Amino acid sequence: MESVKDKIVCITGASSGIGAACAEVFAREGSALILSARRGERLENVARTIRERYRVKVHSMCLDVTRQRDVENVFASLPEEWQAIDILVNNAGLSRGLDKIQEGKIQDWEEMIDTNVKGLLYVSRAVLPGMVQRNRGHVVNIGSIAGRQLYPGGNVYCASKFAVRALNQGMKMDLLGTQVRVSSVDPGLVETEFSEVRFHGDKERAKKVYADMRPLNGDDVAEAILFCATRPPHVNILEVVLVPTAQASVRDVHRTP
Ligand code: NDP
Ligand code: 8X3
Repeated sequence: MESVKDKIVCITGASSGIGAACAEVFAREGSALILSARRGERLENVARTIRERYRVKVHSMCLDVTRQRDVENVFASLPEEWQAIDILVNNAGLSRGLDKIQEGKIQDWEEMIDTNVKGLLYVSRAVLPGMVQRNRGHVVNIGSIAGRQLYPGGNVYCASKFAVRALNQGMKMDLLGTQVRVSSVDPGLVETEFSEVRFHGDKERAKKVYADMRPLNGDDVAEAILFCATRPPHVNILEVVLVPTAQASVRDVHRTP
């Protein structure tokens, strides 16, 4: 097992859910963290809690991954001690709506594609050259079982996660010959703010997604990410698919009212 102590771990979308759980899990292991998200106050709360609880170094930065110039500038102007990122967790992402494609809202589509696909690309483009130059590093892309199977109304969200899976494979091929590793961690239902965001703040509707079953939580996913990151340098976990025991596929969920 390879230690992640003192490694620099950069997590996008660290203000809630899986990203915040990753911050906690890597801090527990002694990593130094670069945390980013759009909501500055939420991000600061996560950063403060982690500094107090784990006494690790945390650099937090407000960043909207859809803004290419900002992404480029923020990574180019990282203080020197933070530049050599060892592990990048491409986690920032969202779903918007569950409309049939013929009724879909263009704005929702743009937001999903801009964040889940283009945002992931912008951040990777900013971080990967340094990893290649150092011949060291690991990119963990957060995909989804929605990147492997469709469900009604999933259309554009699923397409964006299919794209993440393709990009994960593409990254691995393009980085072949370097020591930079690439993994995709693809969860099923995880109870986070994900569904609340999907349903534009409708908490009741969001709650129903996880009703009468035990979903994964952010920690379950973060531990899978840590597993990928702690394999010996010659081992590259390419894909991890994890679902709740009560879920067999995107459409098969066992609920016990
Ligand atoms: P949350 O809504 O709890 O967290 C999403 C995170 O992404 C937030 O920190 C949010 O921060 C950030 N984010 C969203 N848009 C942007 C942006 N434009 N720029 C920067 N950060 C952004 O949901 P999850 O934790 O569940 O989602 C994390 C990832 O996991 C996503 O990629 C999602 O697709 C994936 N996933 C989730 C599953 C689930 O069932 N929950 C299952 C499979 C995959 P802020 O709003 O502050 O910017
Ligand atoms: C999130 C999982 O099935 O709600 O990626 O789309 S699902």
